[in-house]
Amino acid sequence: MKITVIGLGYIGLPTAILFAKYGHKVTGIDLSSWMTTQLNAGFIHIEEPGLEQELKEALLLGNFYASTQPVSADAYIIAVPTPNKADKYQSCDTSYVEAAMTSILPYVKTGDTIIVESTIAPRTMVDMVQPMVEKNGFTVGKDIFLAHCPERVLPGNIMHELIHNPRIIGGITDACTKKAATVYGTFVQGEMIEARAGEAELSKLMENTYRDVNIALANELAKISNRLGIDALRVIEMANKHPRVNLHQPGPGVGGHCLAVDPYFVIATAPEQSLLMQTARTINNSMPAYVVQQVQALMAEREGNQITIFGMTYKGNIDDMRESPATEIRDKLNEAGFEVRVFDPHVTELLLTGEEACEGSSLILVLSDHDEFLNIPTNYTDKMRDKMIFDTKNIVQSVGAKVKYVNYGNLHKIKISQKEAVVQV
Ligand code: SAJ
Repeated sequence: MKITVIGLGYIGLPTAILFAKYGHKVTGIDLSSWMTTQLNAGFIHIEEPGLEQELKEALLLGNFYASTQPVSADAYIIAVPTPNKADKYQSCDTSYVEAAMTSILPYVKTGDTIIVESTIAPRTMVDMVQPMVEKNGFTVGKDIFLAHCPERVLPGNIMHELIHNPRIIGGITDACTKKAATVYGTFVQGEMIEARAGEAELSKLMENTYRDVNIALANELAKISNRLGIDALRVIEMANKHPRVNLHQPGPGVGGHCLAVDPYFVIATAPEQSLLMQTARTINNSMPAYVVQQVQALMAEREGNQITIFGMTYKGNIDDMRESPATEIRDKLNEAGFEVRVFDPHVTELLLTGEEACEGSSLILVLSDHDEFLNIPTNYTDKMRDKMIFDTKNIVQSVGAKVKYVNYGNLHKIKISQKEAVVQV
Protein backbone atom coordinates (compact mmCIF):
# COMPACT_ATOMS: atom_id res chain seq x y z
CA MET A 1 0.00 0.00 0.00
CA LYS A 2 1.14 3.57 -0.66
CA ILE A 3 0.76 5.75 2.44
CA THR A 4 1.24 9.48 2.84
CA VAL A 5 1.70 10.77 6.40
CA ILE A 6 1.28 14.50 6.95
CA GLY A 7 3.08 15.94 9.99
CA LEU A 8 6.34 14.30 11.08
CA GLY A 9 6.32 15.10 14.80
CA TYR A 10 6.24 12.90 17.90
CA ILE A 11 3.40 10.78 16.49
CA GLY A 12 3.53 11.18 12.70
CA LEU A 13 7.17 10.21 12.32
CA PRO A 14 7.10 6.96 14.36
CA THR A 15 3.81 6.01 12.67
CA ALA A 16 5.28 6.62 9.20
CA ILE A 17 8.40 4.61 10.01
CA LEU A 18 6.37 1.68 11.36
CA PHE A 19 4.26 1.54 8.19
CA ALA A 20 7.50 1.54 6.18
CA LYS A 21 8.97 -1.21 8.36
CA TYR A 22 5.90 -3.36 7.69
CA GLY A 23 6.38 -3.10 3.93
CA HIS A 24 4.38 -0.06 2.82
CA LYS A 25 5.76 2.66 0.56
CA VAL A 26 5.54 5.70 2.80
CA THR A 27 6.03 9.37 2.04
CA GLY A 28 6.27 11.59 5.10
CA ILE A 29 5.28 15.21 4.56
CA ASP A 30 6.33 18.14 6.68
CA LEU A 31 6.56 21.89 6.13
CA SER A 32 10.15 21.99 7.34
CA SER A 33 12.59 21.32 4.50
CA TRP A 34 15.43 21.20 7.02
CA MET A 35 13.67 18.35 8.77
CA THR A 36 12.86 16.37 5.62
CA THR A 37 16.49 16.67 4.45
CA GLN A 38 17.70 15.40 7.83
CA LEU A 39 15.26 12.49 7.74
CA ASN A 40 16.29 11.46 4.23
CA ALA A 41 19.88 11.43 5.50
CA GLY A 42 18.82 9.11 8.36
CA PHE A 43 18.68 11.54 11.28
CA ILE A 44 15.70 12.23 13.51
CA HIS A 45 14.93 15.57 15.17
CA ILE A 46 13.12 14.22 18.24
CA GLU A 47 14.28 12.05 21.12
CA GLU A 48 12.66 8.63 20.88
CA PRO A 49 14.46 5.35 21.64
CA GLY A 50 14.79 3.01 18.64
CA LEU A 51 13.31 5.43 16.11
CA GLU A 52 16.51 6.52 14.34
CA GLN A 53 17.59 2.91 13.80
CA GLU A 54 14.18 2.04 12.35
CA LEU A 55 14.36 5.12 10.09
CA LYS A 56 17.76 4.03 8.76
CA GLU A 57 16.38 0.55 8.03
CA ALA A 58 13.28 1.98 6.31
CA LEU A 59 15.54 4.15 4.13
CA LEU A 60 17.68 1.12 3.23
CA LEU A 61 14.55 -0.82 2.25
CA GLY A 62 13.57 2.15 0.08
CA ASN A 63 10.22 2.28 1.90
CA PHE A 64 10.40 5.79 3.36
CA TYR A 65 10.94 9.19 1.83
CA ALA A 66 10.41 12.58 3.43
CA SER A 67 9.18 15.52 1.39
CA THR A 68 7.61 18.94 1.76
CA GLN A 69 5.09 18.21 -1.03
CA PRO A 70 2.19 15.74 -0.71
CA VAL A 71 2.11 12.80 -3.13
CA SER A 72 -0.70 10.52 -4.24
CA ALA A 73 -1.31 7.45 -2.06
CA ASP A 74 -3.92 4.82 -1.13
CA ALA A 75 -4.13 6.01 2.47
CA TYR A 76 -3.45 9.42 3.97
CA ILE A 77 -2.71 9.91 7.67
CA ILE A 78 -2.91 13.36 9.23
CA ALA A 79 -0.85 13.85 12.40
CA VAL A 80 -0.47 17.62 12.70
CA PRO A 81 -0.69 19.69 15.90
CA THR A 82 -4.00 20.96 17.29
CA PRO A 83 -3.20 23.68 19.85
CA ASN A 84 -5.69 25.63 21.95
CA LYS A 85 -7.13 28.80 20.46
CA ALA A 86 -6.84 32.02 22.45
CA ASP A 87 -10.65 32.29 22.76
CA LYS A 88 -12.91 32.17 25.84
CA TYR A 89 -12.84 28.38 26.37
CA GLN A 90 -9.49 27.73 24.66
CA SER A 91 -11.17 25.70 21.94
CA CYS A 92 -9.40 23.35 19.52
CA ASP A 93 -7.49 25.09 16.73
CA THR A 94 -8.09 22.83 13.72
CA SER A 95 -6.40 25.11 11.20
CA TYR A 96 -3.45 22.73 10.69
CA VAL A 97 -5.81 19.81 10.09
CA GLU A 98 -7.75 21.93 7.61
CA ALA A 99 -4.53 22.95 5.84
CA ALA A 100 -3.36 19.31 5.71
CA MET A 101 -6.72 18.24 4.22
CA THR A 102 -6.57 21.04 1.65
CA SER A 103 -3.05 19.97 0.66
CA ILE A 104 -3.98 16.31 0.03
CA LEU A 105 -7.44 16.68 -1.53
CA PRO A 106 -6.05 17.37 -5.07
CA TYR A 107 -4.34 13.93 -4.93
CA VAL A 108 -7.23 11.93 -3.42
CA LYS A 109 -8.97 9.42 -5.72
CA THR A 110 -11.90 7.02 -5.40
CA GLY A 111 -11.17 4.13 -3.00
CA ASP A 112 -8.67 6.04 -0.84
CA THR A 113 -8.70 6.19 2.96
CA ILE A 114 -8.12 9.38 4.97
CA ILE A 115 -7.32 9.03 8.67
CA VAL A 116 -7.01 11.91 11.14
CA GLU A 117 -4.77 10.99 14.09
CA SER A 118 -4.46 14.51 15.50
CA THR A 119 -6.39 15.07 18.75
CA ILE A 120 -9.52 16.97 17.76
CA ALA A 121 -12.66 18.35 19.38
CA PRO A 122 -15.74 16.14 19.27
CA ARG A 123 -17.66 16.38 15.96
CA THR A 124 -14.67 17.78 14.02
CA MET A 125 -14.76 14.80 11.65
CA VAL A 126 -18.44 15.18 10.73
CA ASP A 127 -18.65 18.96 10.94
CA MET A 128 -15.37 19.93 9.27
CA VAL A 129 -13.45 17.07 7.63
CA GLN A 130 -16.35 15.21 5.99
CA PRO A 131 -17.76 18.36 4.26
CA MET A 132 -14.29 19.10 2.84
CA VAL A 133 -14.20 15.67 1.21
CA GLU A 134 -17.78 15.95 -0.04
CA LYS A 135 -17.10 19.36 -1.56
CA ASN A 136 -14.65 17.59 -3.87
CA GLY A 137 -17.48 15.45 -5.22
CA PHE A 138 -16.89 12.27 -3.20
CA THR A 139 -19.40 10.30 -1.11
CA VAL A 140 -17.88 9.38 2.25
CA GLY A 141 -18.24 5.67 2.99
CA LYS A 142 -18.56 4.82 -0.72
CA ASP A 143 -15.84 6.69 -2.64
CA ILE A 144 -13.63 7.85 0.21
CA PHE A 145 -13.21 6.21 3.62
CA LEU A 146 -12.79 8.62 6.48
CA ALA A 147 -11.83 7.84 10.09
CA HIS A 148 -10.45 9.31 13.29
CA CYS A 149 -7.90 7.04 14.96
CA PRO A 150 -6.39 8.78 17.98
CA GLU A 151 -3.04 7.66 19.38
CA ARG A 152 -2.50 6.98 23.07
CA VAL A 153 1.23 6.44 23.32
CA LEU A 154 3.72 7.55 25.93
CA PRO A 155 6.83 9.39 24.67
CA GLY A 156 9.88 7.27 25.36
CA ASN A 157 8.02 4.05 24.58
CA ILE A 158 6.28 5.00 21.34
CA MET A 159 7.70 2.30 19.07
CA HIS A 160 6.41 -0.43 21.39
CA GLU A 161 3.09 1.18 22.29
CA LEU A 162 2.09 2.02 18.69
CA ILE A 163 2.19 -1.71 17.98
CA HIS A 164 0.82 -3.12 21.23
CA ASN A 165 -1.69 -0.57 22.61
CA PRO A 166 -5.38 -1.03 21.82
CA ARG A 167 -6.32 1.23 18.92
CA ILE A 168 -9.62 3.03 18.49
CA ILE A 169 -10.80 3.10 14.86
CA GLY A 170 -13.57 5.66 14.52
CA GLY A 171 -15.06 5.69 11.04
CA ILE A 172 -17.73 8.03 9.71
CA THR A 173 -19.57 4.87 8.54
CA ASP A 174 -19.02 1.16 9.22
CA ALA A 175 -17.34 0.83 5.83
CA CYS A 176 -14.93 3.63 6.81
CA THR A 177 -14.09 1.85 10.07
CA LYS A 178 -13.44 -1.46 8.28
CA LYS A 179 -11.20 0.22 5.70
CA ALA A 180 -9.17 2.15 8.32
CA ALA A 181 -8.81 -1.06 10.35
CA THR A 182 -7.16 -2.79 7.39
CA VAL A 183 -4.61 0.05 7.24
CA TYR A 184 -3.61 -0.26 10.92
CA GLY A 185 -4.02 -4.04 10.89
CA THR A 186 -0.70 -4.28 9.06
CA PHE A 187 1.22 -3.56 12.27
CA VAL A 188 -1.11 -3.07 15.26
CA GLN A 189 -1.12 -6.14 17.49
CA GLY A 190 -3.29 -4.61 20.23
CA GLU A 191 -7.08 -4.79 20.12
CA MET A 192 -8.65 -2.74 17.32
CA ILE A 193 -11.75 -1.14 18.77
CA GLU A 194 -14.29 -0.38 16.06
CA ALA A 195 -16.19 2.85 16.74
CA ARG A 196 -17.80 5.88 15.18
CA ALA A 197 -15.75 9.05 14.65
CA GLY A 198 -17.48 11.07 17.39
CA GLU A 199 -16.99 8.29 19.93
CA ALA A 200 -13.30 8.07 19.04
CA GLU A 201 -12.84 11.84 19.33
CA LEU A 202 -14.51 12.07 22.72
CA SER A 203 -12.94 8.90 24.08
CA LYS A 204 -9.41 10.21 23.48
CA LEU A 205 -10.28 13.54 25.13
CA MET A 206 -11.99 11.89 28.09
CA GLU A 207 -8.99 9.66 28.83
CA ASN A 208 -6.88 12.73 29.52
CA THR A 209 -9.76 14.63 31.13
CA TYR A 210 -10.31 11.72 33.54
CA ARG A 211 -6.72 12.06 34.66
CA ASP A 212 -6.91 15.84 34.89
CA VAL A 213 -10.06 15.72 37.04
CA ASN A 214 -8.55 13.09 39.34
CA ILE A 215 -5.34 15.06 39.77
CA ALA A 216 -7.47 18.12 40.59
CA LEU A 217 -9.16 16.07 43.31
CA ALA A 218 -5.75 15.13 44.76
CA ASN A 219 -4.60 18.76 44.60
CA GLU A 220 -7.77 19.88 46.32
CA LEU A 221 -7.23 17.24 48.99
CA ALA A 222 -3.70 18.58 49.55
CA LYS A 223 -5.10 22.08 50.10
CA ILE A 224 -7.87 20.83 52.42
CA SER A 225 -5.46 18.70 54.46
CA ASN A 226 -3.02 21.56 54.79
CA ARG A 227 -5.83 23.75 56.06
CA LEU A 228 -7.01 21.11 58.54
CA GLY A 229 -3.58 19.99 59.70
CA ILE A 230 -3.90 16.44 58.32
CA ASP A 231 -1.33 14.43 56.36
CA ALA A 232 -2.74 14.34 52.78
CA LEU A 233 -0.27 11.74 51.59
CA ARG A 234 -1.21 9.29 54.35
CA VAL A 235 -4.88 9.85 53.53
CA ILE A 236 -4.24 8.98 49.87
CA GLU A 237 -2.18 5.93 50.79
CA MET A 238 -4.88 4.60 53.10
CA ALA A 239 -7.82 5.42 50.83
CA ASN A 240 -6.08 3.60 47.98
CA LYS A 241 -6.04 0.39 49.99
CA HIS A 242 -9.77 0.28 49.22
CA PRO A 243 -10.02 -2.05 46.20
CA ARG A 244 -12.11 0.40 44.17
CA VAL A 245 -10.38 3.69 45.01
CA ASN A 246 -7.48 5.24 43.13
CA LEU A 247 -6.77 8.73 44.39
CA HIS A 248 -4.07 10.38 42.29
CA GLN A 249 -1.08 12.34 43.60
CA PRO A 250 -1.00 16.08 44.31
CA GLY A 251 1.77 18.12 42.71
CA PRO A 252 2.80 21.61 41.61
CA GLY A 253 0.16 21.65 38.85
CA VAL A 254 -0.52 19.78 35.63
CA GLY A 255 1.66 20.23 32.58
CA GLY A 256 2.38 18.61 29.23
CA HIS A 257 0.75 18.82 25.84
CA CYS A 258 -2.22 16.58 26.67
CA LEU A 259 -3.78 16.93 30.13
CA ALA A 260 -3.39 20.71 30.21
CA VAL A 261 -4.79 21.03 26.67
CA ASP A 262 -7.36 18.34 25.83
CA PRO A 263 -10.08 19.07 28.44
CA TYR A 264 -10.59 22.50 26.87
CA PHE A 265 -11.56 20.86 23.56
CA VAL A 266 -14.50 19.24 25.33
CA ILE A 267 -15.30 22.27 27.49
CA ALA A 268 -15.44 24.61 24.48
CA THR A 269 -17.93 22.38 22.66
CA ALA A 270 -20.29 22.07 25.67
CA PRO A 271 -19.48 24.79 28.26
CA GLU A 272 -22.80 24.52 30.09
CA GLN A 273 -22.50 20.77 30.54
CA SER A 274 -18.82 20.60 31.53
CA LEU A 275 -18.77 22.31 34.92
CA LEU A 276 -16.70 19.63 36.67
CA MET A 277 -14.04 19.68 33.96
CA GLN A 278 -13.83 23.47 34.11
CA THR A 279 -13.45 23.39 37.89
CA ALA A 280 -10.73 20.74 37.59
CA ARG A 281 -8.82 22.94 35.16
CA THR A 282 -9.19 25.90 37.53
CA ILE A 283 -7.89 23.87 40.49
CA ASN A 284 -4.91 22.50 38.57
CA ASN A 285 -4.13 25.94 37.15
CA SER A 286 -4.20 27.36 40.69
CA MET A 287 -1.44 25.07 41.93
CA PRO A 288 1.62 27.12 40.83
CA ALA A 289 0.30 30.15 42.74
CA TYR A 290 -0.52 27.89 45.71
CA VAL A 291 3.03 26.49 45.73
CA VAL A 292 4.46 30.01 45.60
CA GLN A 293 2.23 31.03 48.52
CA GLN A 294 3.49 28.06 50.57
CA VAL A 295 7.08 28.86 49.64
CA GLN A 296 6.60 32.45 50.79
CA ALA A 297 5.32 31.19 54.14
CA LEU A 298 8.27 28.78 54.48
CA MET A 299 10.78 31.46 53.48
CA ALA A 300 9.32 33.96 55.95
CA GLU A 301 10.81 31.81 58.71
CA ARG A 302 14.19 31.32 57.03
CA GLU A 303 17.35 33.26 56.63
CA GLY A 304 18.28 34.40 53.15
CA ASN A 305 16.38 35.01 49.93
CA GLN A 306 17.63 32.33 47.57
CA ILE A 307 15.56 29.38 46.34
CA THR A 308 16.74 26.45 44.24
CA ILE A 309 14.24 24.77 41.95
CA PHE A 310 14.89 21.06 41.30
CA GLY A 311 13.24 20.09 38.02
CA MET A 312 11.76 22.25 35.26
CA THR A 313 10.06 19.52 33.19
CA TYR A 314 6.32 18.80 33.38
CA LYS A 315 6.99 15.30 34.69
CA GLY A 316 9.89 13.10 35.75
CA ASN A 317 12.72 11.61 33.71
CA ILE A 318 11.95 13.49 30.50
CA ASP A 319 13.36 16.69 28.96
CA ASP A 320 9.94 18.11 27.98
CA MET A 321 9.07 21.50 29.48
CA ARG A 322 5.84 22.12 27.51
CA GLU A 323 3.16 23.70 29.75
CA SER A 324 5.31 22.85 32.76
CA PRO A 325 4.00 24.41 35.99
CA ALA A 326 7.65 24.90 36.99
CA THR A 327 7.98 27.75 34.50
CA GLU A 328 5.11 29.68 36.10
CA ILE A 329 6.41 28.96 39.60
CA ARG A 330 9.91 30.17 38.69
CA ASP A 331 8.51 33.38 37.18
CA LYS A 332 6.22 34.04 40.13
CA LEU A 333 9.07 33.50 42.61
CA ASN A 334 11.22 35.93 40.64
CA GLU A 335 8.38 38.47 40.64
CA ALA A 336 8.02 38.01 44.40
CA GLY A 337 11.64 39.12 44.74
CA PHE A 338 13.39 35.80 45.42
CA GLU A 339 16.69 34.93 43.83
CA VAL A 340 15.93 31.71 41.97
CA ARG A 341 18.45 29.15 40.72
CA VAL A 342 17.48 26.10 38.73
CA PHE A 343 18.88 22.58 38.56
CA ASP A 344 17.53 20.03 36.08
CA PRO A 345 19.81 17.20 34.95
CA HIS A 346 17.42 16.38 32.07
CA VAL A 347 17.38 19.84 30.49
CA THR A 348 20.71 20.33 28.78
CA GLU A 349 20.53 24.12 28.39
CA LEU A 350 20.40 24.48 32.18
CA LEU A 351 24.06 24.40 33.01
CA LEU A 352 24.24 24.64 36.81
CA THR A 353 25.25 21.53 38.74
CA GLY A 354 23.22 20.57 41.80
CA GLU A 355 26.04 21.79 44.00
CA GLU A 356 26.27 25.18 42.27
CA ALA A 357 22.50 25.67 42.27
CA CYS A 358 22.27 24.96 46.02
CA GLU A 359 25.16 27.12 47.21
CA GLY A 360 23.84 29.85 49.51
CA SER A 361 20.23 28.70 49.05
CA SER A 362 17.63 28.59 51.83
CA LEU A 363 15.17 26.21 50.16
CA ILE A 364 15.24 23.43 47.58
CA LEU A 365 11.88 23.33 45.81
CA VAL A 366 11.34 19.99 44.02
CA LEU A 367 8.96 20.35 41.05
CA SER A 368 9.74 17.28 38.87
CA ASP A 369 9.96 13.66 39.96
CA HIS A 370 13.29 12.81 38.30
CA ASP A 371 15.08 9.70 39.62
CA GLU A 372 18.11 11.93 40.28
CA PHE A 373 16.13 13.52 43.13
CA LEU A 374 15.43 10.28 45.02
CA ASN A 375 18.49 10.93 47.16
CA ILE A 376 19.68 14.47 47.71
CA PRO A 377 23.42 14.21 48.32
CA THR A 378 24.96 16.09 51.22
CA ASN A 379 27.37 17.95 48.93
CA TYR A 380 24.26 19.71 47.54
CA THR A 381 22.85 20.66 50.94
CA ASP A 382 26.15 21.26 52.80
CA LYS A 383 26.62 24.70 51.28
CA MET A 384 23.02 25.83 51.73
CA ARG A 385 22.44 28.82 53.94
CA ASP A 386 19.40 27.21 55.53
CA LYS A 387 18.76 23.53 54.88
CA MET A 388 15.18 22.89 53.85
CA ILE A 389 13.56 20.91 51.02
CA PHE A 390 9.93 21.37 49.90
CA ASP A 391 9.13 18.35 47.73
CA THR A 392 5.87 18.95 45.83
CA LYS A 393 6.19 15.59 44.03
CA ASN A 394 6.87 13.44 47.10
CA ILE A 395 9.84 11.89 45.29
CA VAL A 396 12.77 12.49 47.69
CA GLN A 397 13.55 9.44 49.80
CA SER A 398 16.71 10.43 51.62
CA VAL A 399 18.36 13.67 52.67
CA GLY A 400 21.37 14.42 54.82
CA ALA A 401 21.09 14.92 58.58
CA LYS A 402 20.10 18.46 59.62
CA VAL A 403 18.05 18.96 56.46
CA LYS A 404 14.36 19.74 57.09
CA TYR A 405 12.15 17.83 54.66
CA VAL A 406 8.67 19.11 53.77
CA ASN A 407 6.06 17.63 51.45
CA TYR A 408 2.25 17.85 51.16
CA GLY A 409 2.06 15.46 54.12
CA ASN A 410 3.77 17.60 56.75
CA LEU A 411 3.59 21.09 55.24
CA HIS A 412 0.96 22.08 57.82
CA LYS A 413 3.26 21.15 60.71
CA ILE A 414 6.09 23.30 59.43
CA LYS A 415 3.84 26.29 58.88
CA ILE A 416 1.81 25.79 62.04
CA SER A 417 2.49 29.35 63.04
CA GLN A 418 0.78 30.46 59.82
CA LYS A 419 -2.88 31.31 60.21
CA GLU A 420 -4.24 28.82 57.61
CA ALA A 421 -3.31 25.81 59.76
CA VAL A 422 -6.22 25.70 62.19
CA VAL A 423 -5.70 22.35 63.90
CA GLN A 424 -2.63 20.20 64.32
CA VAL A 425 -3.41 16.49 64.39
N1 SAJ B 1 0.42 14.41 37.50
C1 SAJ B 1 0.07 14.74 38.81
N2 SAJ B 1 -0.43 13.78 39.64
C2 SAJ B 1 -0.60 12.49 39.22
C3 SAJ B 1 -0.24 12.14 37.89
C4 SAJ B 1 0.27 13.11 37.04
O1 SAJ B 1 0.19 15.90 39.23
O2 SAJ B 1 -1.07 11.66 40.03
C5 SAJ B 1 0.90 15.44 36.56
C6 SAJ B 1 2.27 15.20 35.98
O3 SAJ B 1 3.29 15.63 36.84
C7 SAJ B 1 2.20 16.03 34.71
C8 SAJ B 1 0.74 15.87 34.26
O4 SAJ B 1 0.05 15.44 35.41
O5 SAJ B 1 2.44 17.39 34.96
C9 SAJ B 1 0.52 14.95 33.08
O6 SAJ B 1 1.26 13.77 33.20
P1 SAJ B 1 0.74 12.33 32.70
O7 SAJ B 1 1.82 11.34 32.87
O8 SAJ B 1 -0.53 12.01 33.35
O9 SAJ B 1 0.33 12.56 31.18
P2 SAJ B 1 1.04 12.89 29.79
O10 SAJ B 1 0.51 14.22 29.38
O11 SAJ B 1 2.51 12.70 29.77
O12 SAJ B 1 0.43 11.72 28.87
C10 SAJ B 1 -0.97 11.53 28.77
C11 SAJ B 1 -1.29 10.06 28.92
N3 SAJ B 1 -2.72 9.88 29.11
C12 SAJ B 1 -3.21 9.17 30.12
O13 SAJ B 1 -2.54 8.61 30.95
C13 SAJ B 1 -4.71 9.09 30.17
C14 SAJ B 1 -0.80 9.30 27.70
O14 SAJ B 1 -1.21 7.95 27.72
C15 SAJ B 1 -1.35 9.95 26.41
O15 SAJ B 1 -0.77 9.33 25.29
C16 SAJ B 1 -0.95 11.40 26.38
O16 SAJ B 1 -1.45 12.03 27.56
C17 SAJ B 1 -1.52 12.02 25.12
O17 SAJ B 1 -0.76 12.17 24.13
O18 SAJ B 1 -2.71 12.28 25.06
